[in-house]
Amino acid sequence: MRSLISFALLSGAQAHTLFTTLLINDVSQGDGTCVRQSADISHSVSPVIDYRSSDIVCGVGGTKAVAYTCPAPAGAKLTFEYRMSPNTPGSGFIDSSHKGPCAVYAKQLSADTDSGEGDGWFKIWSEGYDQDEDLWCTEKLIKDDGFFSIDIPSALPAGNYLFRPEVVAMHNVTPEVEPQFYVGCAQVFVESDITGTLEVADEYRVSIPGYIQPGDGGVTYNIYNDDEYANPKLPYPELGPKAWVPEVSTLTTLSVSSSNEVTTQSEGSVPATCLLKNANWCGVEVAAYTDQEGCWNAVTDCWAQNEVCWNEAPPSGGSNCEVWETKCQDLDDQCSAGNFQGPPKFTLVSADAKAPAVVAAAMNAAHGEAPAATTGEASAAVTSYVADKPETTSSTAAVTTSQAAKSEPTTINAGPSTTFVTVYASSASTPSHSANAGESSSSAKPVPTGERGGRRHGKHRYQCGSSAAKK
Ligand SMILES: [Cu+2]
Repeated sequence: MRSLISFALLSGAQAHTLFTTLLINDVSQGDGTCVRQSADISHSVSPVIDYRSSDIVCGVGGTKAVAYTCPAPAGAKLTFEYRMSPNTPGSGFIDSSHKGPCAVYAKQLSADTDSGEGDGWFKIWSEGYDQDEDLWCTEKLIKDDGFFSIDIPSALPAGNYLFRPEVVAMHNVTPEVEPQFYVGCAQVFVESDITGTLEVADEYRVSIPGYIQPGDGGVTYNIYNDDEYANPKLPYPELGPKAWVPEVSTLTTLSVSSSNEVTTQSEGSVPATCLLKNANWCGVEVAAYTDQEGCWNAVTDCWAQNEVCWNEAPPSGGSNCEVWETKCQDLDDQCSAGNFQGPPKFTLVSADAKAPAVVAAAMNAAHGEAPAATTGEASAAVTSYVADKPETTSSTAAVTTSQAAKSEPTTINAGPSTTFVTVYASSASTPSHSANAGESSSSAKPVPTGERGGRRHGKHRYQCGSSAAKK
């Protein structure tokens, strides 16, 4: 409960963004599950400005692993859902003023709990400014409503990885102000019949932090193409290393199983005993009981689990902590009614959002496959959430994945108490940049890309985000 109230109130007032939810082959893994989100819950959508700090690895506090790692088949499609309002599914990608490049990095880990900080990263794919279409990568992704997809290179050997989406906003860059980085990490176990350690050649291998240096063309670039600051340098230079697509045939450190035996995940997955999960918390059944004392012990256990759920709830919220409370209340009611045989059967329906009916195609989709979601209408295929009838599950079933679609304001239970906070997802339709310290006034309008000369800006034009304000 603690800071959820403040985060909820703030989240609707900003037009920044956060990677909250991982989809694998178009299936949502649940809000926040296997995702390292910002640990600064009241500024969760604020960008990382200092690319020299460890926050640039996976966001604020992101060098700490989360409990769960999600399995993905070799070559799977990964989708990173960014949200302007982290606890509101489908709340949109980022304010349209935030123009810049995007990329996906990966790193093979020696264990699922590795921090990810340091050497061994490589870039799978990136896109900057498309001169033909006059579109920045961020503008292309806005059409996909926050869903940013890539295909995992099929040559990656089995094992634990971090996949790190990176979205960079260049709109406020001046000689004194650096870009805004919106980064997070997905913990994924790639299941494959290829095994070994990925040897990344020097020309592609980077350290994070360290992959960007002050003065790099990609961080000093003037997107407005005016002459007030550094000379415009079209095309936009690559930010960070060149992208790399590994090929098994060229990597002597890899071997392919002759019997097509696939190496699967052995640790870090969501436990089978999980009745319900919220991000990287899972609720397990209370101990069976046959008397009054056992009954009330079960109630105590249930609420204790609930408290942990709220304490661990990341920026993407605690909607399933709220669902878990319905089980605790039922147990409580049964004990009060003198039913001391239990636990009783109880249906838990996950409140996690399902994936959209159509998820944006992979930005790096191979030729001959479905067209990449980079050209207009096709990429706008993301529609509203599917409002299925909720599936039901008995108390002994595995994690539920059903959802009740939410288009109305989301009500967040701020804990086991009776306080409720209503969160409005208005930032999706009415981006605002006026609520933050350090923000420019509402009279500051983005200058159209390509406009030459003449426009004069304050030195800190369009600055936004508390981190930026410190600069
Ligand atoms: Cu911003």
